[in-house]
Amino acid sequence: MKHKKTYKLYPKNIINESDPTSFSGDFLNNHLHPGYFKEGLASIDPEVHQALIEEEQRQQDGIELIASENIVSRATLEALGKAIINKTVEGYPGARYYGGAQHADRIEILAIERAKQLFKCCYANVQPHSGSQANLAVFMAFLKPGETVLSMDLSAGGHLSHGAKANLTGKWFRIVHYGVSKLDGLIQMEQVRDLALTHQPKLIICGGSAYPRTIDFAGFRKIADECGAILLADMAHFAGLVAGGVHPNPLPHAHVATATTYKNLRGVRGGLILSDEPNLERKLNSAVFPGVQGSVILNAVAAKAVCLGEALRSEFREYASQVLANARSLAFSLINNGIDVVTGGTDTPLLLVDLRKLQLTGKQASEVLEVSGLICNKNTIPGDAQSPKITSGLRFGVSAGTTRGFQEQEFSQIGKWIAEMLHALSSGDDLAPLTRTIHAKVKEMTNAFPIYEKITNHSDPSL
Ligand code: DSN
Repeated sequence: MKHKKTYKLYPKNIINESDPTSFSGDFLNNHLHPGYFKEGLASIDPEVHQALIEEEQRQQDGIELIASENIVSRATLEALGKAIINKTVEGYPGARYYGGAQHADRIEILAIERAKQLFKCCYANVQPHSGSQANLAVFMAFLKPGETVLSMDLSAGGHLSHGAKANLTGKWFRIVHYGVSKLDGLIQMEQVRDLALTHQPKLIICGGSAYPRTIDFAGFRKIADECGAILLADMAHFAGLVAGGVHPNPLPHAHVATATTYKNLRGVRGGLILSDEPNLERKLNSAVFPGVQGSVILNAVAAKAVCLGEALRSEFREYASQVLANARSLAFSLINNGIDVVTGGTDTPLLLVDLRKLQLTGKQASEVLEVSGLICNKNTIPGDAQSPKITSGLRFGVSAGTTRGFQEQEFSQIGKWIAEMLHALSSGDDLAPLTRTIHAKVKEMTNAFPIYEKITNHSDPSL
């Protein structure tokens, strides 16, 4: 049978069922199975339910250091599970292509207005399904295929959707990349200017997925103006700090900014497009729909409204300050314990570790750290000789740990554990005893900072 052939592609330990397409519930002889409108996931689909419960437990037990992750509020989870997921709309509030959109309009307007208030700008589009979709819509709004874009190289901290060779943006546009200095890991504005004046890009992008320092947005705008380019600031990795008032806002320097609502904005997965230029509204809206997307994922828009509302509260400013303090505490601890941190620290929720001195790859280091409960990702570093699947670096983020309540002392301790593991791995020591010890201490720390208690106890049937 065809599905069995496909099934063999997955590692055996992922799925224990003999037939992954079989359901265990009884079916009536009609189009609905019993409990369709009434019963919860646990009784309707125990296999999926069990995997979701184990994922919750994994999140509770590990220390999440992946920079693009966070832990959403219960309110966000609830919004995601509401029946508005059934509604189809296209277009924008007040100008839809389908009827019955009054509540969808209300929700989307709330999300738009909150985004505008939070980022102090006059335009927001809350429909992009992801950060990459938001970036693609900006390409769609301002470029024709084959036109030139200047962006940061992926290995210097850029992003796939900024013109990486394997991405649609890299295949359909002419991409010129700037890098960072091999000496200090920082963007060299002279290099950006030289490349801009030589190649006359239509679009310049600053921001990315692994650049840990504050970007000179005003300097980028000056260069964009010199060559008549649009400036896009991708603030996916620091939007929460901007919202919390502890990082410079790229608007109004950038003509347009994109962000994701997860990571340090602490909300649902999805993208945003923002601008403080009133004349760009029509161009950007039509680039999202019908340019690169069709119907709106309305439960995601509702959850974006929730996350943006949460970010407008005073507690979020405290959270953002703590994220920054924690990121610096982790960087300081790693450096003090003999680990190289690219640029010597961070101004954002993320930091990059250079493993070359320890003669380790990001792949081996991240795998070993995961066994002890420290979850991070391998990442290329500036000038990396290794491929993106191996890498010479690790990327760490503190947004999720900060949400569960960790402060500087916890991140200082986490830095020590990481350093101990990396030194032991580099020296070829037997890792088993150290891994056991650190794993037990990680468990102690995570037990002291629980997440989603009630959800895990299944006291609420709506979740
Ligand atoms: N852009 C990817 C990252 O930075 O991890 C996913 O959000």
